[in-house]
Amino acid sequence: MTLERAPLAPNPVICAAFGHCGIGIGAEAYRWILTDVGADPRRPVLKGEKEQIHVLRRYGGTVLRFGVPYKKDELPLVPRALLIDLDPRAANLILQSYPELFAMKDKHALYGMGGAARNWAEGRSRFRNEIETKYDVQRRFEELSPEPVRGFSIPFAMGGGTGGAFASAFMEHVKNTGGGTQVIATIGVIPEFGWDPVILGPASISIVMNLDYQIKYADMPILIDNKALRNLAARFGNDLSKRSSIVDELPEELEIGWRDYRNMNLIAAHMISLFVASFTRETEWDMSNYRTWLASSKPRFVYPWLIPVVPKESDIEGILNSLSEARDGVLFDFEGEEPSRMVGEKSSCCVLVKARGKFEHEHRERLRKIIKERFPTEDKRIIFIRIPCLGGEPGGILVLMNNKAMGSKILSIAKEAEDAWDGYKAEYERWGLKQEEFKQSLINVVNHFS
Ligand SMILES: Nc1nc2c(ncn2[C@@H]2O[C@H](COP(=O)(O)OP(=O)(O)OP(=O)(O)O)[C@@H](O)[C@H]2O)c(=O)[nH]1
Ligand SMILES: [Mg+2]
Repeated sequence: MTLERAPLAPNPVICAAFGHCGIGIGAEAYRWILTDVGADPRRPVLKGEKEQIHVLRRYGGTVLRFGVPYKKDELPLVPRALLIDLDPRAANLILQSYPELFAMKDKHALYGMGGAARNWAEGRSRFRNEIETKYDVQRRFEELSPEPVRGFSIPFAMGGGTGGAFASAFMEHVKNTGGGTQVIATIGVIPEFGWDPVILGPASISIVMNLDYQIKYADMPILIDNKALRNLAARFGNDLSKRSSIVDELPEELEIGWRDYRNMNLIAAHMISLFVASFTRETEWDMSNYRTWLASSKPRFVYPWLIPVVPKESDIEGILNSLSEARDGVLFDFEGEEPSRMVGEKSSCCVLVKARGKFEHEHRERLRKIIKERFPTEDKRIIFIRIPCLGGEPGGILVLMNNKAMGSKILSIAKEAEDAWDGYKAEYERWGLKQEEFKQSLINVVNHFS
């Protein structure tokens, strides 16, 4: 085989999706990635060598692997995805509705004993007892990725019982077994209190514990919140209803929780597709660059700004115009804190630009100016990453930033957790989360965001 025709070496990244929220968003993100490039998400296949090279340029085999050929020249694409929960229903629904996408069947799923954990401590304990010791987790990775795994992207709800506790224990597992070379990106979804079905006290305790685990183990922790997603989903409801979603393909007769989150999860999926494209398509930018980028940042948590929220155009002029038409959106709600007031704070900014054609000096300067107006950042702390935009797919810009303004929302949640602790202490301690450990995590989180 000549060098020119050799497929790119894969640099596999596994999506480990946890709990109802994580599985819904993870599956929607795969669907988005495939529809972007014109593949059929119900049965994505490569036909013939020309198409193989074409598609390989887009994915590099990073987030998809090849399945067992259907026919001589029909090669299925299979997500490198692991769906993990105590309750098997969410993952089962996805596997049953997409049998040819999740072609490795139950190898894509890990379940506990059913029934959701009531608290974070129970979730962590049950991950250790029902997942880590019962399954050979390492074997699962090898099945999804016979090549050495580069990293993980991990979507989950920060305020639920199972998803966050499982994701936390999983990150610890990876860092203790992976030799320290694997990169972890988390996509943590903060609930909207007063709207989402979560109880303030325990959910706040979960969030504090999850944040502390992300401080310790995540190289690229992304935070989004349901308040911002819900507002954007309402604002862009028309455009989003024209996109297709996993929700549209699930059996209509079933009561499905994801229906309420259809448009919110599409927005999260769009964000993840741009994030993933930065290391699947760009040869200069590797997933591990995110670790280096954030290594000394505080907070090391980033929030995304999506331009536009629903993609239409692929040329940079059109994409930049979506800003003047207010078709962009920040996926994080600062609860009244004004990021633009944080002048002088050392925030950093990573701008992923997926657009067709040239990205001229003038475009860069225009974008830089707009970013700085809204989120004061020093020029030297802004980096631009170009992502190729291929075929007829739409482009977009994803700005990833950390800014001290995130602290105000987080600190008020930490306060709720602190106040709630005494009332729940006995229940948490019974499952192995001692008061000292909780208090230490609380201190770590408060210090990190103060
Ligand atoms: N954006 C979004 N939020 C969700 C989704 N599903 C649940 N949530 C929110 O996530 C939080 C609860 O997390 P779940 O993922 O349902 O919980 P879990 O991780 O399965 O844990 P259990 O509570 O033990 O079942 C609540 O704030 C929900 O409103 C989803 O598909 N999308
Ligand atoms: Mg659940």
